[in-house]
Amino acid sequence: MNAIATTAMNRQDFEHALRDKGRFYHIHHPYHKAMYGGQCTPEQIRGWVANRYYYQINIPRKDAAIMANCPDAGVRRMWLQRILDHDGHDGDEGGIEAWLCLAEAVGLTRDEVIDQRHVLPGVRFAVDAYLNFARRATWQEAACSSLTELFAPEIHQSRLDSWPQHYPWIEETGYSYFRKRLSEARRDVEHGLTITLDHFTSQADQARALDILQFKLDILWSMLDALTMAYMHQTPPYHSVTDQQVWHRGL
Ligand code: AHQ
Repeated sequence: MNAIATTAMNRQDFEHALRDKGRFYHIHHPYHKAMYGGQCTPEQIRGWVANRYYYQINIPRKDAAIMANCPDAGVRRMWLQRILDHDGHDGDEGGIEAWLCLAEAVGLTRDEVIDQRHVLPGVRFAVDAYLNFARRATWQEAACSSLTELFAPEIHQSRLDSWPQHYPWIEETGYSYFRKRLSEARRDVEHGLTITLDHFTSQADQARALDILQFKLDILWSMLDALTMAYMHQTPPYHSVTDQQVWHRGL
């Protein structure tokens, strides 16, 4: 039986509690472990890249929603960098373009990724839940939900360390996105963690912050569950009634 906390954690213990959620990060999901271990087919890698595109294009919209809810110009000025990192700015094509380079490097066409034909309902619902949470939550709560990036540098590095040897058919040009995020994620998390540690100070607030982080961990895990059904078990939605991709493409 978990002891029910009655008093707030100090700043150090609260940060430790947030970092301890790393146990549930999707680096531990069997789909990710199969990719890391070299057990994935090209189709399973391509399915992951095409589906994660939907997550990538929604990150700047999520960040814009946070900015729209935030009255503090200093916070907005720092948060703006996240949008530029993905949408690009003078001299940097941006992360979404880098993701399309990854798509081409794994043998997808830009068009079939951009038109979202491969995006599974479960992936779409999970990503939409993240965007809609950022729209309706306070900006501090939405900032807290980005803290899964506490664990992101490790996952990007793991791909850079393992994919080239396991998947020599993937063109090296595709790896720029993962490299780019190593430094961007570390910078983003500094800011997101400060906002979270500063804002969530009571016991109830800290419990809510941990639940918000678990919500985002659930989003990342659920995306890989949908991919597992479709690309590992060959049981995509409606597989029992048709071999066609009949699911909706976003309303
Ligand atoms: O490429 C990723 C990215 O740009 C972001 C932004 C951040 C957020 O605001 O929620 N989270 C995130 C993540 C990215 N990549 C994921 C991956 O596994 O490649 C990890 C993901 C995250 O940890 O939240």
